[in-house]
Amino acid sequence: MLNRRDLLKAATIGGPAALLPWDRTWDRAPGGVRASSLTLPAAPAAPAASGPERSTARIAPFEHAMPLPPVLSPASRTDTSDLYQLRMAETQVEIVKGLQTTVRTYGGCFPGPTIRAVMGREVVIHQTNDLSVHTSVHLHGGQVQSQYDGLPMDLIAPGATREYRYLNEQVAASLWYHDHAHELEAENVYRGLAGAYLLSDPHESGLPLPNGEFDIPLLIRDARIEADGRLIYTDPYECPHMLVNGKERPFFEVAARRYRLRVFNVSPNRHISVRLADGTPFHQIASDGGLLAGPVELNELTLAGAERAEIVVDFARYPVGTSIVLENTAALESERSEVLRFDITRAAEDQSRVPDVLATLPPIPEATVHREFDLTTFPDTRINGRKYDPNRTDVRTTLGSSEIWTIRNHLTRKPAGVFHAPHSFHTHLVRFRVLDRDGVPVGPAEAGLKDTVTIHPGEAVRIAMTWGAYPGEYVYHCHHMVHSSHGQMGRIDVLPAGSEDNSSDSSPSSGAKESEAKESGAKESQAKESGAKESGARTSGSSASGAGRRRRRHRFHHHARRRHHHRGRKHR
Ligand SMILES: [Cu+2]
Repeated sequence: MLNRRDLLKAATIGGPAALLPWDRTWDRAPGGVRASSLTLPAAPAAPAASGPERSTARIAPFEHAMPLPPVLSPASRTDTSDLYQLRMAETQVEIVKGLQTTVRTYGGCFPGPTIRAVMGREVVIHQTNDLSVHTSVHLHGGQVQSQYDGLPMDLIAPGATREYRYLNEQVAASLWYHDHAHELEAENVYRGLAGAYLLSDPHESGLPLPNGEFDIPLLIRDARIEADGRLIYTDPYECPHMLVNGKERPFFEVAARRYRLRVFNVSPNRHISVRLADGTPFHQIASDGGLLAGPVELNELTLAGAERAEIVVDFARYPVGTSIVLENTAALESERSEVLRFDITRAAEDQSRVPDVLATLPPIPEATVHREFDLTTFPDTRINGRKYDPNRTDVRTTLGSSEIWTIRNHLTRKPAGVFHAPHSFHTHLVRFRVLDRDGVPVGPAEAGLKDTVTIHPGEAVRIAMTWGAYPGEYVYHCHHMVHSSHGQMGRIDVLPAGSEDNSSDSSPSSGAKESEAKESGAKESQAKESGAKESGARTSGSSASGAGRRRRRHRFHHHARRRHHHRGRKHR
């Protein structure tokens, strides 16, 4: 495990070589739009981060009451779905007391409004982009059909609207929606494009956990605010402001009873490790993808960027009239450690409790396919040596395929004087299970449904998943968003069930090193090393059924059409 100093380093990109990605991202890119082979329209220049004359806004904790992001109301409802309208636009907000800061928002809110969804009931969101940059909206942790997944190239051009449909065919979980535009996601999220999406289901709603006003999302992230109020997009070790629900180090008045706190790390590139300052333990009840099998007692919670955990804290331990600070033990030495202060202001009745059994986790599937992913940082952030290319399929699989992925962080483990950092690995579409770290099985807090996992320097982490529930194009990537913006991402195509055959079309592709499991009796299959575009292969392969083939053709032609539109800058 990493000690505190490692986490401090983890929180930064530090080291001269590692500065390169940031440097290229913010310094030479007007409006954050970088030159790329995909040539997006340039946007108006953002205020440049200028070096020496920068002056950070003062950091004075506990001047703001912590707001709760408003829960978005549907514009209309049907028997089976709720329709929401959201407009992405810049607005000014007060993050640091007395300063106005321009941010990018969903619906004028920083962070975005909370969307509450129920399993089995569809959520439809019409997202209108009134920003000057391209956007794409991804529901993180959502099992979403490909065309609504918010892929990097499924962009919403400035002025355009796009519809997203979420079927919510998955168990209760604290999901979040955030920007995923090709090469722009890190800056778009940093500037505010993130919000909570809280999915419930009848089982979870029936548990005696704290609910209603005692069920609170905490969206935690870092930022750098200048003395004049400007939000500067820069390296996390230059981001001393720590925001909860959009305010710098707020206070929150609570009753002396249990609360369910949904902790989101929405920092684009920073680990956090939070604890109550007096070390009081709390119970973790859920991870990224939903409830744990049972509660896990902790006194410190570490989250990589994009990870979530739900905890139950019992403030009845504290006398009314006292306060307790939530602190970040992974704060840099130059930073304040306080994140949030809970003020216990009143007594309250409390019928809630934390049951010993929270959920029955699905069995971990027997894998028939193994793949390996090497995450590298130098000379740039890559997966298996490759930069993300939306036109290259890196992994091809089929619906229902159960797989084990071994993910390695190629940085050397703690060599003196050499920078090292963790990566955080995220897959779209599925929730996976973390099996082990360097062969050691993970503990109960990490053994539930996950969609993001930290890979420490030098470490190999194995995860297991079954590909479902929809065929189509998806991505997997490092969720240090600066890394993904720099191409530490791969494309996975999930083919319809019944597409398995021995033709080259469905053989493993080049991005992942794959081998068929010995126990399956299948022959060892070597990854193709050709970097050939697979666009031809997509439509020419044989499949077990004509219907499957037709569906696949249709889908890939659909994608090709969309790409054409992106390039023509006409996509809506
Ligand atoms: Cu990374």
